[in-house]
Amino acid sequence: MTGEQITKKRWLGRLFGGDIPAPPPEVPPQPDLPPTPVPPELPPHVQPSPDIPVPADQPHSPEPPPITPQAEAAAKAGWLARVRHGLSRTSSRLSQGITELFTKRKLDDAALEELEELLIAADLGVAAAARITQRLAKSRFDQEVSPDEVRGALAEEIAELLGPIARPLRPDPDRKPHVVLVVGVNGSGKTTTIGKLAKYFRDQGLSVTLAAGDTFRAAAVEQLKIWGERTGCPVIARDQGADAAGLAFDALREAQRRQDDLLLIDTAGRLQNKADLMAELQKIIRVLRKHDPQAPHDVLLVLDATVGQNAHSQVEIFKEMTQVSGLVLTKLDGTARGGVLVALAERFGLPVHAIGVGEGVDDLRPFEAKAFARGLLGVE
Ligand SMILES: Nc1nc2c(ncn2[C@@H]2O[C@H](COP(=O)(O)OP(=O)(O)O)[C@@H](O)[C@H]2O)c(=O)[nH]1
Ligand SMILES: [Mg+2]
Repeated sequence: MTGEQITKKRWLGRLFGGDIPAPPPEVPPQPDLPPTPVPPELPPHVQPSPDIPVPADQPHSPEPPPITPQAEAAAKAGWLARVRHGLSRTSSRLSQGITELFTKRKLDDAALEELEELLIAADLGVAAAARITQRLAKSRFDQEVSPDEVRGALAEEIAELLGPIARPLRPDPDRKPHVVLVVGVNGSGKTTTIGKLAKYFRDQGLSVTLAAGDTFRAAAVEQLKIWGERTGCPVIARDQGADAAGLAFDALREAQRRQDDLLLIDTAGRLQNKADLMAELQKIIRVLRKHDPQAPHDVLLVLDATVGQNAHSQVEIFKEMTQVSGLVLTKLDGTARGGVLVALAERFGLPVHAIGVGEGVDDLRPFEAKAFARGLLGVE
């Protein structure tokens, strides 16, 4: 075996538990990663979905990071650069794998198979990995390809696959307010995402009200109030333990009275008790509809990308509870598993509105397929 082959085998061995002792991973293991119980390609009826293990309440920092001059400066750095930086853990892993696979190599069956495995290991999912490699084979089969060419071609294929689901959140100007219910498990980034969205839409001149519907924890209410102050948006809140549906009702009435453009409603995410959570979310929706039969106009599911494949089960569960209309993927900066977004797109076809690539107020922007795909592959 050549040195190069050994390196490759070791790398694949590390991913697939092969027989060559693996060197320590470059990325330190995430302490709070939940188990990955279900591969995404199982049909829904095989999913052990309802009671999948989910992280217990993750530590929360009630203080959102301040909007510092550095944050303002970083905002100017351009979205593409930020996405690339945020996705660097994912892209360095993928990119390294591609370099090892395609140095002086033809795109033959064996190479395609290894590439497919690499994409699966990067959480792109079996279906998307197969589709992408097949398309690549169509244009370049049996040709000698360089790692850069493969990265570029993959970025194009992925951008094409993601194009139809890249749909920014667009508040309907005829609705006063356009109501967005934000759901997801604890710690996924709901409250932070609401703060970032509030800033984004305020900057566009929209009037935005926030509703602190996670009444379960006092810290959650405080956290949203701080985001409200920082972004200049009123926050409708009640004491800890108050009825979330009652609060949502008040918030909608208040936002209607003010003729606001947008109402963002935070919710609790205690998936440990799925029945209670479902009842609570459904009650919120029922009560909102008393005021506005079409509300909520969007149900945004916030997913933490660091949970990798577990995100699939979360989509299943929340789709069962509410009519999820779109996704936001957060913490893409803290994981090497950014490929999960591609797998989710392939499997559910739900619009992805935005991605979170940091804790700062400007670390959330409309999702753009091409920028994301290039960031994922580390292509300039
Ligand atoms: N690195 C990073 N951290 C994030 C991102 N979004 C949220 N967080 C952090 O994740 C933690 C949980 O977020 P939070 O909004 O409280 O989650 P919630 O329980 O769903 O409301 C907080 O410490 C956030 O600052 C992101 O895009 N990147
Ligand atoms: Mg929260």
